[in-house]
Amino acid sequence: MKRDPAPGRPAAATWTVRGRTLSLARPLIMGVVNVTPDSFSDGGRHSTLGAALAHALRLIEEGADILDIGGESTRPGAAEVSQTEEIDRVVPVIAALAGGGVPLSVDTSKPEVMRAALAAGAAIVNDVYALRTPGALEAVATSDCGVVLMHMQGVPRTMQVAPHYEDVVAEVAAFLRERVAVLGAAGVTPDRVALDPGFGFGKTVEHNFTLLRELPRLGALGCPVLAGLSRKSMLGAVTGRAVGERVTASVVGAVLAVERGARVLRVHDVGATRDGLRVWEAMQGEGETK
Ligand code: 7PM
Repeated sequence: MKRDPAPGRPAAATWTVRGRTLSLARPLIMGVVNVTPDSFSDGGRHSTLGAALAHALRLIEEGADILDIGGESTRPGAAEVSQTEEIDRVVPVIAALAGGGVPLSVDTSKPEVMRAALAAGAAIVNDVYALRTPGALEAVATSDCGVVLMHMQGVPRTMQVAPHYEDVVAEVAAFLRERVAVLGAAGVTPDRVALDPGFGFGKTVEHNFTLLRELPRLGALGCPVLAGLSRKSMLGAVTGRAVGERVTASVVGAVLAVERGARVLRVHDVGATRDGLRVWEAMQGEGETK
């Protein structure tokens, strides 16, 4: 017997990225690959590339469905990275992994980085500025890539100083709805778009948990919802744990997001998240997640 999806849960959907239709019948895991010189090595090009590739391959082994490759930290107060430097970091990683069967996402806000990453084989642009940087919308519109539109209040350097909303869910939803309309007018159709509330980006702990609870209201906008809670300070706030000790909290957060309709999870701990999703999928039984 065919059952209706549970109330508040969207029916199985798809996400079209570069002509490829990703099924969201099961939630997808987007594994985070940071391509930044680490403080322990000499920070040379070669060691940075090698470390990023080794990490990417490990995430694929652990069950990543998508890899999100980023060359700039959006950490509050983090040093800005030039366009050239960001391209030099992410493009070799994308070029090496493209054609390997796992769709690649580039985590950037810079139009020239988007173009270079797409030319190297990236399938998705993940932009915490939701393509508001001049030229970003055009860079995406001249491709058939998928897009992640994330909400952020303010800018990374100061966004956590005093986040304020009258109604956080309504304001985040209105922003994302407006961005979907702007993209549509530029020729980027909604089947290419995933929406992200932007946990931790200009939000208090309470704002973040309200957004998690009310996530179905973002799903109602008609695009798949992507959630990025992995290791974030909202989890530290409720567990008292440091960033390196938030795996359990992250997996629980991911499963809660899926239960509230998220269909793509941006995570650092892919293997642990896979286990959590197996439990959630088993609960669904036969049918929409098989
Ligand atoms: C410091 C602060 C380091 C924040 C890293 C971060 C998201 C994202 C990031 C997200 C989407 C992190 C973040 N977070 N892209 N990029 N959604 N779409 O914790 O939540 O990884 S960077």
